[in-house]
Parts: sequence; structure tokens; C-alpha cells
Amino acid sequence: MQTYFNDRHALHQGRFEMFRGRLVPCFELPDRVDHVYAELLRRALGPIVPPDGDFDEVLLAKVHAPRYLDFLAHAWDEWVALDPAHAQQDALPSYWPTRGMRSDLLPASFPARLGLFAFDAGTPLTSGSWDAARHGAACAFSAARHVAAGRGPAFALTRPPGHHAGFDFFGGYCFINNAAVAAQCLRDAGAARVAVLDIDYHHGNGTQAIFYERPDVHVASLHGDPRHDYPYYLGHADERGEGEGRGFNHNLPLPRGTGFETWRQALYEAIGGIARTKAEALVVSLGVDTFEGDPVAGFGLRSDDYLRIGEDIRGAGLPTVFVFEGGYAVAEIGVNAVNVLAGFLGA
Ligand code: SP5
Ligand code: ZN
Repeated sequence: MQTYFNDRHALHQGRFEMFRGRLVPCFELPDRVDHVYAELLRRALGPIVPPDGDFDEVLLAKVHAPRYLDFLAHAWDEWVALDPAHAQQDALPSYWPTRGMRSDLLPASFPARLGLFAFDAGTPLTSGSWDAARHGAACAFSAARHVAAGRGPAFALTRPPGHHAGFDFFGGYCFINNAAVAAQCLRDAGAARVAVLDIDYHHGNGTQAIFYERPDVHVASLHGDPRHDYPYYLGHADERGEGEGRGFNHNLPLPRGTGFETWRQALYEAIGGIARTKAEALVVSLGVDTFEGDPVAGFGLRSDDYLRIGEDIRGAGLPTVFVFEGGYAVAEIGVNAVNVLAGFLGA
């Protein structure tokens, strides 16, 4: 397994996120991927390389709105221009256009645009967020191209994560949808249909929304029931895709407290659905916040279960790109993530 490592991930380092009216220290921290990196080395899972140098940001515009990408590219400078003291402080939105308000017009005010392009106040934008996120997208792209070239499975080890980021919004610690970039790259390389399997604890609302009306990318997600869990407003079982995309979205919401046996049955269902769509390549949104010790989530998976998950995913028999997403139990995050990859390899 070749790993494409985002060696600029630490440029994104949020300080605080809004939680129930208070700013609390961020959960999504640089040491998350450092632990995965160390475990990959320890178990000698394969080469760890930086992304290919020829990544073209034009590719981002295949899954994100140009005006959103333009906003991200200049957001930090605009934030500091608002007040020089902002250089020491992350940007978080306070205003959002809701139903009945205008989101077609781009506000001149930076705080107004910050909210227009966000869906929560838990995703701090920092001086290095854009550089870290686009370098991460380059990792996802490189991993997908590696797989498309028949060079075997690949892993994009990056943060910030991506699956909550939509066509024109950030949130859930995500700015650029790395899994969507990988899926689009596999399509462009010739796979007639690509499947995304999202096993992060949280519903991958950004990935679902990006591909919701497309039959060429099937999205399946196992997650905490959005009636009780973030991102709340998407991820229900009756969301099956729309228009040409009808039948190519598969949500498997599960109650808080779900353990591995039940979770695994849902995984089989998702993989069965992927087989029925005749997908030719697979992108796995690999979050390990399903772990029993995770501080922000609510499933009960144990470290050894992640080996079984890797074996089950291998059973799908598809060329596979793994893209790293959530997981906040930092002490165990390396073992859990690498167990999936090792299980997949039969190592
Ligand atoms: C990629 C990913 O996993 N994003 C998850 C974003 C979840 N954001 C909301 C988390 C709420 C934090 N809860 C604090 C619980 C303190 N006990
Ligand atoms: Zn998550």
C-alpha cells in the first residue's frame, strides 16, 4: 500500500471551536495524522511519499464552486485586513443566510461571506488552512491516480478531513472534499462508475450532496443517526439520490451505542449495494471515530474490529483508494486506521 502523506497538514491548526455557546479547544489536531504516520512506519505497510508535484487546482473546480475556491484562497488575508489583531485569532462565522434569504449574491462583507460558505461554527479557518487543504487534495488526487494506473491500493493520509465539505461550503472540520476529488479523478481516468464508501462516524453530507444527482458516483455511508448526531440535517435512510442520480445514494444510519456486530451487518449491506451498481473503483472515506473511546462520537468499535473491516472491504474486490477522515481518540488512532489498511492487505 502506497501512502501519499500531506506533509503540510500542520499548517492548519485551529485553536477553538464553538460548542454549545462556548469556545472549546479543537479536537481536530495535527497529532492525529502524526500518530497514523508513526504506526504506518512501525508496521512497514509500504512507501510513504508526498503528493505528485503536478496537481492542478483546476481539478478542484470539478467538485467545488469557483467562487467558493476563490473565497478559500483569499479568506485569511481578508480576515486579517478586517483587523490586524485577527492575525492571532482563527476565523469563525457568526451569520448565515437561512431559508428565504439571498445566497446567490456574494456579500462584500467578509464576515457575511464567511457564513455564506459555512454550515457550522465548529470549523476554524486559520492562516494555513487553504495551503494544508489543497495539499491534502493533491494527496487524494495522487492516490487515485496511483490506483487508476493499476499500481495497487493507495492511502491519502491528510488533514483537515474532507467529507463534510460540499460544492460551496465548509464545516465539520472540512474545507476541500478529498474523497470527492479522488472519485472524480478515478472517473476521469476511465472508471465508468465509482463508489464512495464512507465509514466515518458522521454522515458524509458533503460527499452525498456533491454526487446526489449523478449516477456515475454511488455514495454509501454508515453513520450515527442524524436525528441525534452531527451533521443533523442530512444522512437519513430515505435519501436515495435525485434525477439521474436516483438509486445511487445509500444511507445506513445507526443508533448511538451500536457495536461491531450490528455495524458489520450494515457494512455488508453497503458493500452489497456497491456491487449491484457495478462500480469499477472504490474510494473509502476512512474515519475511525467509530472507536469506542472516541471523545466526539458514539459507536463501540474496538481496535481489532478495524482488521475485520479492512478484510470486508477487500472482499468488494475493487481497486481502492483510502482517504483519511475523522477520529479523535488520538492514542489509538494510529492502530485503528492502520488496522483497516493491514486487514485490507491481509498483512
Ligand atoms: C470529519 C469529522 O469527523 N467531523 C466531525 C465534526 C463534528 N463536529 C461536532 C463535534 C461536536 C463536539 N462535541 C464535543 C463533545 C464533548 N463531550
Ligand atoms: Zn467524523
